[in-house]
Amino acid sequence: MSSSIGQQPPATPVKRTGAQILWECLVREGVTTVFGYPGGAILPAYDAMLDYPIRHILVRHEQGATHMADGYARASGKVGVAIATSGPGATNMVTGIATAMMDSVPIVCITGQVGSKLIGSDGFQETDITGVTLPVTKHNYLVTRAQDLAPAVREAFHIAQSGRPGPVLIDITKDAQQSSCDFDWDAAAPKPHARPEVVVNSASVAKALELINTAQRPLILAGHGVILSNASKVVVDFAERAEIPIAMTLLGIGGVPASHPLNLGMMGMHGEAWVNTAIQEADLLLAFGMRFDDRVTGNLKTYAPNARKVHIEIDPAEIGKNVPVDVGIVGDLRDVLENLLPGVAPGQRNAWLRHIDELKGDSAVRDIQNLPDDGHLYAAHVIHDIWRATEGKAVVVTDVGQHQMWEAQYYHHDQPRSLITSGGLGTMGFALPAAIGAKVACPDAEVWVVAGDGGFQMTMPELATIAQEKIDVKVAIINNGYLGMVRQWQEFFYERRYAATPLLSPDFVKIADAYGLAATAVSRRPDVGPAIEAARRLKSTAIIEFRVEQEDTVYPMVPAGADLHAMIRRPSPLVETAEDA
Ligand SMILES: Cc1ncc(C[n+]2csc(CCOP(=O)(O)OP(=O)(O)O)c2C)c(N)n1
Repeated sequence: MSSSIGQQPPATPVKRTGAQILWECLVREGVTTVFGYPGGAILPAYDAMLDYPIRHILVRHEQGATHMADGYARASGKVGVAIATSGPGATNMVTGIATAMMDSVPIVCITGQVGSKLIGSDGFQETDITGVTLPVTKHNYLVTRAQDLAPAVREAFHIAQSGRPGPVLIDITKDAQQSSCDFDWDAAAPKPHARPEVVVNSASVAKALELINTAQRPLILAGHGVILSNASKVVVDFAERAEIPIAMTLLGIGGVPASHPLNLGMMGMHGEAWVNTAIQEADLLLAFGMRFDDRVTGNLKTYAPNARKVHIEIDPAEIGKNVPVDVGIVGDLRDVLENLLPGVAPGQRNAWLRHIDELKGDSAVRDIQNLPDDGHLYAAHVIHDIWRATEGKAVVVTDVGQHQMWEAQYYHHDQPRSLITSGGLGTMGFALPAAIGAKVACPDAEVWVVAGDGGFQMTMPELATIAQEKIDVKVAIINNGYLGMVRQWQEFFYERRYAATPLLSPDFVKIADAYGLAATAVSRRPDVGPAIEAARRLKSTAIIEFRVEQEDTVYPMVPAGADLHAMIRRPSPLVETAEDA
């Protein structure tokens, strides 16, 4: 074995196996950690890995590896890498790949494949994983020859990060890993694509500026693109200059500080009532790096009926896809806004801002005082107390369900990349593994998992990964004894017929104990703060099971497909109870 293995490759081509080339390229791409699970078809790569400066985190299920790579990427802005064997190893990755695809997260997934001569023969553990993942990857490769590996890896990293980010899969046959060829890093550089450069159309810019400068009731809709293009500062500059309030999508949260006076909070199905009302009353919507998801718009026929629309988005396919717009500008959000900003006239929009303030007075969502404090423990209390204790500075990774919406409502994020959540696919089981990835990417950050009793059980075995790798995350399990969000829909729309939503859980404290992890259970409000503080003091993972009110409801709610302003509000008797208390 050559002495230069694991070091920077020499300038002249050298002989390497495909497996070595894989790691040479990953190291050159700046990869230091991969999340994975071995098996026969990827064994040559695993064997070669030992000669490279790579931390391998052994997961307990390949779905976990993809969510860890995803959490790593969302927390750091770098590409996350997951690795698995062929067949079941590869298919176990599909949910995580689809999650990353829906939320535009740059991950590279590497899978072993049966030998190239066996392809198509239904060989042992053969699955056509490029076929399976075609609709849920930004791009994928089947590599059958060692000499094709370096160009594929280099291009995969380029594609994952460029434009609208997303997942790329590289499937490598066993013989491509085992055979040798010349390795030349420079020669493997991605070829410039024949895709035309995006040229911002000056007529569109002029039209957008005219709409912005003449609008009376404009609103910025800030999406994930604000974070992905590092546009937070220019969005705030833009909003302050023009005095335009900002509504956030779920994935946009953190892109504009929650504490900024122009930040109105979250829009959409469980958004603030005043935000949705403001959208319906606006005369101009400025959509910044968002995609008018149906959970954000409600009924498209009645969506923002009086508003002209300007959509700035890096993915041209998103413009006009769901909502027709007056002006569409394709480009990196930060570049486009920096371009627009000098033409934005200083705004005078007191009347509009005052009006929205009045709308706020009419809502019971955000005010913790309006939650009934009747001796019962509510999830919103828990999340509020985690926010207070961490001074809003933690990276919070949520699962999917009611707790996810309460987190978005009651944890106020001031930093980009501080809320990590599966928005587009809504993948239960995401939180625990994604938090492991986030902690590995940002070891100095305080990372909290907020998960429901249902979703937590989907990827709970990753507690073993935490124990083996000595990962320090704090875990809040919001245990309401139900698949809560589905139960809520059954309560509202299926006459409380709770089909398959009551949920038996194990004793989570004992489960944690079995993994050698610290844990406690809390069911009274006064015990919440001390439990959070005790968990924070620990230098290792701590799990708190919060036994909360079982039939609690996320308010407000726009029923799926309903008009955005037709929100189901918290029943007033509850508010009166709280006011009485
Ligand atoms: C993998 C997966 N399966 C099913 C669903 C549908 N679903 C959405 S929310 C939810 C309930 C979540 O329950 P739990 O994890 O206990 O959280 P809670 O809503 O109670 O906070 C379900 C089943 C999903 N989003 N993901």
